[in-house]
Amino acid sequence: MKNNRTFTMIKPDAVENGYTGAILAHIEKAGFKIVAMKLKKLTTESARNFYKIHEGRPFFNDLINYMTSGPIVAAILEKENAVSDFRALIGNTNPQEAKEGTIRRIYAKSIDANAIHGSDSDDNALIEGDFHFTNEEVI
Ligand code: IDP
Ligand code: MG
Repeated sequence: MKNNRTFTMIKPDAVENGYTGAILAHIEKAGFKIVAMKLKKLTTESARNFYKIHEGRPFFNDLINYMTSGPIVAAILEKENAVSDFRALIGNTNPQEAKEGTIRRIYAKSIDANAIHGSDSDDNALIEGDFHFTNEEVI
């Protein structure tokens, strides 16, 4: 996954609130092509592994509880400058600080339940995509 692919998860709050379709439409309208996608429920073990980098931070246990509280939609997205363009599309981690029109501003209410994940680098996009998808599941 060079700089034309990124990894995303629509998080449990957004799936639970029925925003999956609207968020996918928002993503596609912004020019991203879906090249892999699945609905899944993370186990505690896989959520802890996925977010290992945050282990030890004060919000870690809450993050794991939240990310395992219901299904998520995992996807790999393709577009030029995918990682940075997608981070701009989703907005600041804290939806109250996210710009107007960003996915977090529209669909998230709080910093802990903030509707969507986006990889923060090309390297992590590759690692995170591989974490959730086999080669066969990626177009
Ligand atoms: P990001 O999702 O914008 O890249 P990160 O700093 O990588 O933000 O944090 C990962 C996730 O952990 C966030 O999306 C959010 O769900 C949660 N999180 C981050 N900071 C806080 C916090 O201060 N309180 C509660 N949850 C947080
Ligand atoms: Mg991050």
